[in-house]
Amino acid sequence: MPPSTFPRPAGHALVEALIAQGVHTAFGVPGESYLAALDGFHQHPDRIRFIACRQEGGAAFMAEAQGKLTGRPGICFVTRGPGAANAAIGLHTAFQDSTPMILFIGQVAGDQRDREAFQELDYRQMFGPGTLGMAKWVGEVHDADRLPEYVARAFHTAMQGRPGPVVLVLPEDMLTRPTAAPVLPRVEPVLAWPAPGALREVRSLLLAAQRPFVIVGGSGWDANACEALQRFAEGWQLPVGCAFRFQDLFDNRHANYAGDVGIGINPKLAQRVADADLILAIGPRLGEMTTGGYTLLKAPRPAQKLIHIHAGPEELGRVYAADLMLQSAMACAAKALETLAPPNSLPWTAWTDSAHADFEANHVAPAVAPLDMAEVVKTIARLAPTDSVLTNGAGNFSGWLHRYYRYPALQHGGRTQLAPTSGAMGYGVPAAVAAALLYPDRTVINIAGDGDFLMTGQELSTATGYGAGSRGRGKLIVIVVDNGSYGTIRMHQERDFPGRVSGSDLFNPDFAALARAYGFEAATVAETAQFEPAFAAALAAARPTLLHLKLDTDVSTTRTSLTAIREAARKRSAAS
Ligand SMILES: Cc1ncc(C[n+]2csc(CCOP(=O)(O)OP(=O)(O)O)c2C)c(N)n1
Ligand SMILES: [Mg+2]
Repeated sequence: MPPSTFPRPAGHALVEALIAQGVHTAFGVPGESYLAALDGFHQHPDRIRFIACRQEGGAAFMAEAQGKLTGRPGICFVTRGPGAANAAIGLHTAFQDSTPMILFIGQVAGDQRDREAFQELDYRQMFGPGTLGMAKWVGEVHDADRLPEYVARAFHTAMQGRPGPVVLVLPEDMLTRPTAAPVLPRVEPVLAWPAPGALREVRSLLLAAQRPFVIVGGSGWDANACEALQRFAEGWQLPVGCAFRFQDLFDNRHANYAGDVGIGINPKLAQRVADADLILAIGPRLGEMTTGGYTLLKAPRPAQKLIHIHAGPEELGRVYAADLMLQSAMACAAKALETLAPPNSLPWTAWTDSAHADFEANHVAPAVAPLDMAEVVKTIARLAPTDSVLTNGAGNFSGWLHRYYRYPALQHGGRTQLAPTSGAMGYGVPAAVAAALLYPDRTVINIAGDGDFLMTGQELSTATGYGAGSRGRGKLIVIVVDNGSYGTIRMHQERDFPGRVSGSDLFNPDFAALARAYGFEAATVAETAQFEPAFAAALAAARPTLLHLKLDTDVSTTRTSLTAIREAARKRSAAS
């Protein structure tokens, strides 16, 4: 697009700027506060589309998923206070997950500011910024001529260092003002390479280790970096675990793969992390979920030696006093690590082999009747195309996916796991819709809990409205695991207050009928044997499909039941 110099409303200049950044899809819920920007979308129907969602939480989750999938900021537009308040969950997820994202918020006109005008809010107060905030930066554009500068900064800030969300506030009178401001070129993030001296220290620490263990995670990875990481792991014969909900950074079928270091961790893997004498953490934040509540790696000084590589300097030394800290973008760190020459023989090859053997053994579990969720996920893994995108929100149902699905390493098609490290319920449906819209030829499968699903399930209508899962070779499949319960909370209740069920029952609609009302195909599955034909039909269907799985409430996690949890809790209290 040639740089514009003729005056046009700033709202149009904003959409031109997004097109110049390579944005072809924006998500949002419209508002009267940004009509001039909406009109900008109308100017370029062949270059950019505005996906109108049913609730801002869904729109913000879709933008977050777009950021995860593409590595460039996902774009969301919402209106003033009510829209911004609804969108907060997506912003928080982008912050915790280190996902590049830009939330544009319509704002009251400049001459009404600070009067608590209709729906007015102070977004700088509301969203941070800070290291515990919801945004890396909150900017408010008052001068239409400076809009391109703000947009460029928003893209840089969202992608550089530790990626994350940015908020740009757009006063309504600014958006209608004419400006001849030029369109700035596409922003490429500036990426930090690890210092050569620090790399030599990595090598020395590796050479001194007997039982090293790699934990890979965080954002900023691309296919080349994942390949380089694999070559590094192969050269040094290192066991590799993936941090919580970053399971697609290392090929789960690779002989060096040890499993996911997250919620419901394989106990043998937890023991291995504890037994390691060197942890090489490449990219993860080392948050509560990856460190087993700061116990696998004891905060602030772990028992193991620790090398922590992260893109954001504010993350290094935040919790852990690591032996070595390197600031580097993941795209650079992996390529630098693979240049480290391994010695001729390594003392830990048996340790690495047994790490993978433990991972394989963790795939075997006793059968559960009448519906075996392990078999359900294994069937998905067997039948779904390898580049399928799997999405989920929060709840115990996700445990089967984490344990039994085998993610390939991130490839040129992008990420295959879209799951909130923020633990936000409701993420999976919008993330799946966004993925299906962005990649019409890739199959997208959402696994949702019954609680999780209905937080954002109305976005099924966004899917059918915009043709997600029906415009290419890819399918869109939503699998609702209906146990009639906020099961995770029930599990905690049975553990801490056995038999005292409070506020955790769910009263559900007929999910298959609901899905049909949205234009989905649908089927109900109550027994293991019914799943494979239903899933195969979904993979062959012309329209998106919802599968309603009926799971006994007592089936609590991949490892235990509510009955067993309750009995153990009663025994504990009787003994004390
Ligand atoms: C937005 C949001 N609200 C509340 C919670 C707390 N929470 C975590 S899991 C869970 C229950 C999830 O229920 P469901 O989706 O049915 O999954 P299940 O645990 O039954 O498999 C709740 C309420 C959360 N993580 N996110
Ligand atoms: Mg449930």
